[in-house]
Amino acid sequence: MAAIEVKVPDVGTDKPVDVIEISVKPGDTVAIEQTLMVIESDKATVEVPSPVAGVVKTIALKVGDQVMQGALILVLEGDGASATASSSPAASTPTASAPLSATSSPTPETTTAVTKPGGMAPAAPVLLASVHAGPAVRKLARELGVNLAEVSGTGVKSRIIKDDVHLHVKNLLTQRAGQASGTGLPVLPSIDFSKWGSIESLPLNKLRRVSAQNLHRAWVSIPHVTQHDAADISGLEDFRVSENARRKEGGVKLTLLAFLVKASVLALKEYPKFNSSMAPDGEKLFVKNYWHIGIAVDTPDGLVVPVIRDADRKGVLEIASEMDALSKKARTKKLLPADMQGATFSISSLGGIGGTAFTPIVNWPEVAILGVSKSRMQPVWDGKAFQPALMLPLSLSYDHRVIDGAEAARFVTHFSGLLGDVRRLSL
Ligand code: CAO
Repeated sequence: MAAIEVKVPDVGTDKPVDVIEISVKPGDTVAIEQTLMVIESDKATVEVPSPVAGVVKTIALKVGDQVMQGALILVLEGDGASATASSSPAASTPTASAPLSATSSPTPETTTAVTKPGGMAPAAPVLLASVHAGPAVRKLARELGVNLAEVSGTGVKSRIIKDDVHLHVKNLLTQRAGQASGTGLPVLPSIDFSKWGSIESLPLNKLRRVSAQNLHRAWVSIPHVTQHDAADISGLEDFRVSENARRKEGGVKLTLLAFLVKASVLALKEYPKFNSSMAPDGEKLFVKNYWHIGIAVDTPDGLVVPVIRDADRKGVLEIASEMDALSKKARTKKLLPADMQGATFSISSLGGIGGTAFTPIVNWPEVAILGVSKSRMQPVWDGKAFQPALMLPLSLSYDHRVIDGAEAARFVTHFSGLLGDVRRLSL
């Protein structure tokens, strides 16, 4: 039985490295390539494996020491088993060259161990990617079967702390639960933004959490295409403004949105596929013989989509009045779940705010949604001259599994035509 000195290998730096874990204690029996210690340089964390099998006699280092390549780690009483052994003339104790083939994935930083005069280099050090974690965290990761290379560290200098390991496990479980429940939504890794500056962490209310999930699901599961167009609403606006003036205060205000709801119903009747839902197995289309129009309403707590039921049976005034009541209910948190269910098509209007176009997300299980931006006076060529016209930008997003691009273009063209001639809305 020979006493063998094991020394710090070359880990690709000429600066001192930190001892962050001693994995054995005197009296332990170690196998070839069993981890003896973990060292950390400014570039990487490296496990140092044993070059021979034997029993640990003494340990020369402790956690927190800063050491250079060649420093004595420990003395082993070898049982003679080593990958390749050779004597060093300068050594007072037997030495052996490291089993170079032990490195599974050599990189510039996983330089193979070298034999130093007077001692034995460990087996090739194993680079642990750029994982920075203390012994307790490594132990926890081992117990939970977590690969630390996949965990993002939120400690000082991106060091992985116990909470990171727990969060990683939680994320994996959530992801698995999502897959099991069929939502299958990818879970994005958590990031510690405070690494780059001060942050405030605000909890999200239930509405925002639920709508985030719904939007995400719709966005990743529906192949979206958006068809853009612009409708000439000069005549409609003249009519709306004069009608509002005629009716004066007290009565219901006729809104552009109410006309848009009415025009939607007429366009949906002309193109019934837009008023359908696809069966989850993709085998059937359920075309609905009712016309319930969802309206996206912006509230301080988040977005809600109350529904104007049976809009086909209502006049523009009645729709305007109901819309007013629903948006008030939405903003005072008085909407009931039933107020937000059963829509067959939705409208999202940002026209009161601004913008020229956007890409609304289809409100699944519907197959299309109309986005409306701010109308503007524009010069429109009438064949002889440019005429001023109030143009309303339309952005129709649709589920391309159900609706072809040509159908979408026809739908929007028809819709624009209806808005262009207010008389057609009453037909
Ligand atoms: N172009 C130009 N002006 C428009 C317009 C348009 N397309 N649409 C509305 N306006 C005008 C209105 O006429 C009104 O002007 P007056 O006060 O002079 O009459 C003003 O803009 C404010 O309109 P409004 O937005 O309050 O009312 P609305 O009937 O157009 O819309 C509602 C009601 C509830 C849809 C709206 O308040 C809202 O919440 N919009 C946001 C919806 C949203 O967030 N969608 C995004 C979903 S995707 O994230």
